[in-house]
This record gives sequence, structure tokens and C-alpha cells, in this order.
Amino acid sequence: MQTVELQLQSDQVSPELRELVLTLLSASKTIADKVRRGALAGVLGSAAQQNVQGETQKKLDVIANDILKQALLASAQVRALASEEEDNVVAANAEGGYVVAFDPLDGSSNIDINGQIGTIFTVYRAQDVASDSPEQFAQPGSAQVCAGYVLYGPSTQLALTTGGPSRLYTLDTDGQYVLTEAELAIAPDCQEYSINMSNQRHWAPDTQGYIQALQAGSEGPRGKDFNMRWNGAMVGDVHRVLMRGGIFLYPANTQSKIHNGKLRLLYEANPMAMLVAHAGGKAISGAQKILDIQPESLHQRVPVILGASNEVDEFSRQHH
Ligand code: P6P
Repeated sequence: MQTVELQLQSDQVSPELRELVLTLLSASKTIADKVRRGALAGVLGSAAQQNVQGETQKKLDVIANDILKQALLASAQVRALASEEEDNVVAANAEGGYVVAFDPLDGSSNIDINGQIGTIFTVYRAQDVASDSPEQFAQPGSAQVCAGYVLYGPSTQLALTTGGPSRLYTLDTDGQYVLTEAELAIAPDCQEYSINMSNQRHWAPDTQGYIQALQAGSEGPRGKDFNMRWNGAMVGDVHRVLMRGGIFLYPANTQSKIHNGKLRLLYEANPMAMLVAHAGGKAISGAQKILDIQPESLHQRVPVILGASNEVDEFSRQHH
């Protein structure tokens, strides 16, 4: 049975990065236990406090954040951490060679309805600046050394790349993450799109035209029918794209608060872009590849269009 520990060794991941990944995975198992027990663990409902995004935090957001933060602060490999739930970079260990950013619980609006939720994480090499400097994370997504998510669904599953193929592991009852897909591969063409249609009136005209062509199906310019899915949790929607293809979109939006899209570059768009790229897919902001974007601020948002390479190219062609 190929566990994630054995796979990291055969992928020749350094002992330091291996230790860091296993620290993250240990924390994910603690979170998975609380998610599974839900109301019985007293983790549902709101925390009656707001995060830097101005969003009301759910109890489980705060609990998951604390579990990951404590685990990483205790790791000799971690120089600093950043989180959707932390206003600023948090210094960890001066000797640490890596910095870690995470969305502790993506899809919070799904928590109280037993929907798909997950933890998204990304790892970069530490920079030669102060441990708690935002410069630690002013690195393009192409500099990520590792990216992954844990999806707390009917199965608890880990999607992970450490620079090689994106691989999928399933958490067994004995607490082992076991390899279940050695190389995820997204077909270049698709017939499924994923977008929150309620925002349609706020999209740019090119985006409206692109989506209308998909809706027109076989009678329209695309000459084939498309299906639509929207989980309300990026981790669930991207997982579906990695498993059965498709295109996921959270495009630019004329609403003032999310004119630049809703998703955050550092701990949502970039790790997902790396996982998708290492499964043969593409991820763009519209103007450029997400992995090429030079970050300007810790919690900056970015439009996200990712998935089947030919479909992402089709979106690009319609956006001059
Ligand atoms: P909307 C969850 O809050 C999240 O950040 C992503 O996981 C998800 O894709 C998106 O927001 C959902 O946004 O506007 O559909 O509620």
C-alpha cells in the first residue's frame, strides 16, 4: 500500500519538506475528525467575529486555523505562515527553510449544510528578509515548491504536488493517506462548466458572451451541449475538474468589493493553479497565467479561470 510518506520518499522530496508536509497532514486529520463530528463537536455556526476579509468567521474557520497555526509554529521547517484568517504574516522559526500559506477551511458557507469544505495549502522557500515580512510571500505561484488541498467530503482526500504530477490520496480508517490516483490528468476538452450564474449581470461583456455560448449548447456556436455544476466551495469544484475535467470560473466582477474576482491569489488561486497545471490543465486570470502573477499584497484577489486546456484557451480567445 503506497502511503503518502512512501510516495514523498520515492519522489525524492527532501527530508525537511517531507517533515513539513506530514505536519500539515497531521493537522488535517485533526480537522477532519472535528468536521466529521460537526454539531456533536460543537464546531458549527458562527464565531461572531470577522476576518481581514470582512467576512463573519464560522467556528470551524477559527478552529481549523488554530490547529494549523499551532502545528506549523511548532515545526523547525517553518520560517513564517500566512492564513486567510490572519491579518498579517506570523513569524515561526528563524531557522525554517520554508513559508506556508493556507486557507484553513475553504467553503465556509457549506459547513452548516454538511457540504464540501476543505483546507488549501501552499509552500514556498523562505526569503532572506525578516521572518514576518510580507515579502516572504511576494513570490509568483511558479515559485511554489508544494501545493495541495484536503477535501473533507464523503471521503477525506488529499490532492498534492511537490513539483511532479498531481497525485490523489484517500484517508484510510487507520489514519494513513493512501495513494489512489498516481497521476491526475485533465482532458483538454470538456462539457462541464462551473460558475456562480447569479453574478452574470456583473460580468464583463466578453465573459457574458462566452457563458451564453456554452448555454446555447449544440444549437449554438459551440455545437455541443454543456452541463453546469457549482459547489460554492472552490476546493469541491476544483476537485471535480481534476477528477472528471471541466472549466471553473470566478471571473472579474463589476461589484466594487470583488471587481478583481473573489478568490485570493496566495492561498486559493496559486495552489489550485499548480495542481491543475501539473495535471495537464491551465489556469489564467484572464490577462495572464495565474502562476506568473507577481503578488502585490498578501490577501489580494484575482479572477480565476482554470481547467481543461483547450477550453481555457477558448475563453482566452474570446477575451481580447
Ligand atoms: P460565491 C468560498 O467562500 C469561496 O471563497 C470559494 O471557495 C468559492 O469558490 C467561492 O467563495 C464561492 O463564492 O459567490 O458563489 O458564494
